[in-house]
Amino acid sequence: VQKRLGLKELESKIVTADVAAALISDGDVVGMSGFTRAGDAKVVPMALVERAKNEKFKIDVYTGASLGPEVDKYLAEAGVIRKRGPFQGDAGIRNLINSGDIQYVDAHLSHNAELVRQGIMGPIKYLILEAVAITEDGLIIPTNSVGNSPIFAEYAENIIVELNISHPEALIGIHDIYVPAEQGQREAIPMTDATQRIGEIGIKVDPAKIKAIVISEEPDAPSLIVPPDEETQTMANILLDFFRDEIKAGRLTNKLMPLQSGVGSVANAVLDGFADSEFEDLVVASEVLQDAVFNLIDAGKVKFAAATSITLTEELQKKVYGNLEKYADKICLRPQEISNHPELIRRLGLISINTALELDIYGNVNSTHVSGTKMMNGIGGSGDFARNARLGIFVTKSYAKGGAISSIVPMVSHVDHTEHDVDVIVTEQGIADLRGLAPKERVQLIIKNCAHPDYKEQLWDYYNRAVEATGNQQTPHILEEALSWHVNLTKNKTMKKEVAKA
Ligand code: 0RQ
Repeated sequence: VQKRLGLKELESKIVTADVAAALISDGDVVGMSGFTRAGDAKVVPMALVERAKNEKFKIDVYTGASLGPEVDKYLAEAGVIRKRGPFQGDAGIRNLINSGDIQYVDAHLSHNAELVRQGIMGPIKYLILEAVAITEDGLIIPTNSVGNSPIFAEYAENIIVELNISHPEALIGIHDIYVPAEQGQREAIPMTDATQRIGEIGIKVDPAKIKAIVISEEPDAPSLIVPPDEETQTMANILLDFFRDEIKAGRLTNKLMPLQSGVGSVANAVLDGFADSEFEDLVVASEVLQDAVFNLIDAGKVKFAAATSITLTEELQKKVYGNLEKYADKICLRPQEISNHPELIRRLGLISINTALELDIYGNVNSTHVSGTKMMNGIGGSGDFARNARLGIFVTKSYAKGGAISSIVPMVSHVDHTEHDVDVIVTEQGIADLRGLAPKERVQLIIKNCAHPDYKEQLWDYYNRAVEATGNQQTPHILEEALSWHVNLTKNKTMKKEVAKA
């Protein structure tokens, strides 16, 4: 502990988790560190769970993104969370959101910092921040994620630090903390290459704000992604062939452009596909570094990887955190305001790969709401990247739930990414390159190349009748029927219906 706490005046602030948790009051807005189960505060939230056994209180919880079970399962199920934002990914809190017990603000991850600056969430009373060290000059060094912690630290009235001594000291130096000034007084972000470092190695705070330090040894909850399967492997191969065609067309070289890939099993599998390819000197400029990125660094394919979080399965946690020195000069963790910043995504020319739940025949994408009403996880950074990327790619299997659901529907039941933000769609069936195409041209590629064979006829039937019914309008739809596939799913547990043969 002595070694990790450089600012000796703070030694008197070391308390138990219970004492720290008692500082938080009913109605407080609380910022917490953490992004996709990495670098989240753990022991103080669990002390809040204990406190809730004898006392009724509620708080609003804002983070970088999803957290491990301590907050998004146990704290949620203890009834402590009134409002939650900007992302979650745990069945525990998801159920309480979908039963109306917790208000959930699902927001673009790059937008949070501006909302904090404008005071939209209300005054942030406490930030609970997991750190690997506090340096002599008062820099708080975050652990496996940065997320929104720098902006929370700037605006929070008080800070509780969870000094986690189980994280390796080699994390010190990996972070690159740059926080833009207020809008109107802001310079251009000084980054023209994704491998540049532009900030400090930690978060500068006024030590007077630090009200408690709790020593922790709790590891991050491992990521739950499943290994690539045959279909995700096929999607990866389709995408690699697409990149080869882009090289032939002179739009890319075999270094590609900085790559962003979303979270989840599909996105991880797609990146994994680069391992046996001819692409080299790749740069990753993403929001989460999953297992695949470290395998690609080992394979000599990725030369540098920046993000706001490192989220690994148990096996990769051992491999990476046990040998962090090996990766230290090849990785960098930035605030999510920077990793997801539209200015940088556009300037650096990112290739962005995110996951859809469903998409429609015109290319609108739903990433968040099952059948339009039930929250899955949230939009996360997918909107930040898709709209501003050089290439906005969406991947999904063409079906879900054993084929009862077609991922390609007449009209999406919720829109996260409009047709204007979606360049390329990939399913295990094939690819639709939508760039430069009008809506009716898109339909031809999406149904022909990407839809599951079981649903093609049904999709053509809808589309052809829509063209006829509207007199061939710009974007043909039969409004009474556009969402009938979802209605059918609710009533009959399947989107399949008998298509009258012409
Ligand atoms: O559920 O496991 O219960 O069967 O959704 O689907 O195919 O395993 O894919 O793990 O990659 O997750 C969109 C949810 C995909 C995720 C989503 C069901 C399916 C399964 C998971 P089961 P898969 P993945 C990064 C940027 C948010 C947007 C984003 C996600 C479960 O990638 O949340 O990319 N993305 N953000 O059966 C009903 C459909 C379905 C469906 C799939 N049409 N209807 N259920 N499923 N399609 C995140 C951050 O920024 C932090």
